[in-house]
Amino acid sequence: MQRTAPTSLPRRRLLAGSASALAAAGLAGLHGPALAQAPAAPAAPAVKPLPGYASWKNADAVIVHSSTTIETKRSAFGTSVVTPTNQLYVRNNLPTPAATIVADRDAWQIEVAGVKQPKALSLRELKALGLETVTMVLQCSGNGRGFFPSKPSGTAWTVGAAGCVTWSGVPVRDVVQALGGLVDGLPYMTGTGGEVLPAGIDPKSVIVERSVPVSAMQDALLAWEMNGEPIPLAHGGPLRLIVPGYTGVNNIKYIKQLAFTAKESDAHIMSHGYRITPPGGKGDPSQPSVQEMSVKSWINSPLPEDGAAAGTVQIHGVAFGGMNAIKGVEVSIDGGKTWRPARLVGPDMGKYAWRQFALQATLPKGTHVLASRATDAQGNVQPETRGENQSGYNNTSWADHAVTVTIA
Ligand SMILES: Nc1nc2c(c(=O)[nH]1)N[C@H]1C(S)=C(S)[C@@H](COP(=O)(O)O)O[C@H]1N2
Ligand SMILES: [Mo]
Repeated sequence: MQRTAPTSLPRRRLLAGSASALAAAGLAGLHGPALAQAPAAPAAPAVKPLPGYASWKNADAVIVHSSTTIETKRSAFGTSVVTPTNQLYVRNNLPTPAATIVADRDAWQIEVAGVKQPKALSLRELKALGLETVTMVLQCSGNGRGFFPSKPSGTAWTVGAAGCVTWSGVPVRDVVQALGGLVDGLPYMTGTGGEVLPAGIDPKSVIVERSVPVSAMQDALLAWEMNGEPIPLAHGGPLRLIVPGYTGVNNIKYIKQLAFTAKESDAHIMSHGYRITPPGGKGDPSQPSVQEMSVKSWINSPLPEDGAAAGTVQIHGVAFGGMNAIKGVEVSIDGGKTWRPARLVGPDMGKYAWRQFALQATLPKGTHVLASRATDAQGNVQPETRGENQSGYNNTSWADHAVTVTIA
């Protein structure tokens, strides 16, 4: 019973999504003016509209997979480090809360538990307790899933379920200190999302509630601002838990409770979801949870569709180390046979941010496989191959992220 509810809900949504995509494609085929004029032209792929809560996104910069999954196009990642909010990816496990929750932001309340003086605090009160800013990579655990030949269920993201974002808020440790300190010996920090849960199902089967090691508190924020603006509803406003270095799902949007706990949450999304499950297996609490990110990079230009001309190009992309700073990036123009050091470009915004890298190279006519391979400050090198797992998490393979460019 607890098993069927969580799977049947997303599956229903998936079916609805593909049905509407088919309908849209059918409509384009029947009534498209281009088709009437040029009967031989193939039907354009159906482009799904942006959902209402994200209607302000730059439609040209994103791929709308569904009303709850929106990916940044690889070609849209610029070179100036921070990802503009209007092209950052979106991933919601539940319907987005009503916009009324951002109507009076300062009135938003969060319960803090597992401290000596547990208390509900308003956002207005939080703003008085401390202030810090961090720039960090926000990346979905399933970014790169689209490269798994096993075609795991879930969105087939390639590189665009990630961005580099500047967040401002109060350090969690300042909130804890203001509430008398931690209750001793609680090993987890557990955040709970503020969505209104669908009626008639076990709340634990759908609630977005995640636990991370209490050590993650040191750099965590309760944030109300991103990229210089109040956090939009789509990205978790009015208040979001930011756990730098941890995959997207651990960064709880519209957070309504922050608890220091003796055990990990028993919500399905923690106990069975987001686990590194062997291929063919089922998620369970004994398997590693998807938490800390590790070293990864990819090239954003040139891309196959760019139509690059023979001659000099600036090969560029992004690299990040998850919990560690980036030490260096190498680029290959021969599919990984030989490597050259790339330059790190632009400001270093701290160890949790990504670095832009560039390599000037001469590409003659022909087909070239361009790859990048990053090394973090601890000496960890981005691996050639992905770690196979049932749900397609944590893909850092440089080979999967390589691009094949043909110059005519
Ligand atoms: N409350 C809540 N927080 C959440 C989610 C959610 O569905 N509800 N999705 C998580 C997942 S899986 C990811 S990848 C990130 C996505 O953040 P974004 O939509 O701001 O890009 O938020 C995480 N935090
Ligand atoms: Mo995610």
